[in-house]
Amino acid sequence: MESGAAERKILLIGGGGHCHSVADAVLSLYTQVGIVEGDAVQQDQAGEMGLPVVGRDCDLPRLFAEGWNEAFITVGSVGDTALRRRLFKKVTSLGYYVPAIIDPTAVIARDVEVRDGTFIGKRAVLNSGSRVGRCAIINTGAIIEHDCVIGDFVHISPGAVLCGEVVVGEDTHIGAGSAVRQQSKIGRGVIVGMGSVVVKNIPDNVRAWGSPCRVVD
Ligand code: JB2
Repeated sequence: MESGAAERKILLIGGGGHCHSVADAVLSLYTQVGIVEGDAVQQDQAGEMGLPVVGRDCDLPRLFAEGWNEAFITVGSVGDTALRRRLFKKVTSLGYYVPAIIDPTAVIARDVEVRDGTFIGKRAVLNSGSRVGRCAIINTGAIIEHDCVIGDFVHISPGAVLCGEVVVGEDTHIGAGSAVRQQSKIGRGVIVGMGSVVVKNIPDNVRAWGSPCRVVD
């Protein structure tokens, strides 16, 4: 952080692997960062990257009153988005501002729309006309080509490639290194296994995998 930069502080909700993935981008944008763990976590522990654990979910009202007014959901999701949804709803209902966090190395066309709570990771690319909903994860090195529409709570894993005009329904997970043909429509609540090659539309609430990608259950 440059000297003289404005004080800006944020809580990271969940202190595991996804938090570690997000932390470097957050530290380039914020001067003070604290981790909040689940109420069931028993002991204080060193947080990711040496960041302090400042409380549990039950402390969120007090932390807000103490001036922590921004929060970001740093529990990840691999298929099941229920916890991210619950925590996003909790912090927004308490009044926290939940920003989009965009790693400085990401490449984003000027007309791309990224909604609150979404993370764009290192060297991810989002090209013209694409839109990303709330609390999504566009992970390291993913490529979202032109005019894609990515729903709320979607996770596009590292290195996945969505060609132009792909639509991805909310809560869907696209596995690492997958490729999706242009103009494909992938439903909501879908899990696409890593390394898949999607050449046809995929309906809601199924798991699909392979090259070519087929519904498995
Ligand atoms: O209710 C909760 C809660 N439940 C678990 N509230 C809060 N505030 N935190 C909660 N947690 C915390 O989330 C756990 O105590 C732990 O610190 C963290 C989960 O860490 P874990 O590494 O198991 O999962 P993750 O979601 O952060 O990362 C996984 O998914 C990512 C997408 C990993 O597999 C990563 O490698 C992956 N990139």
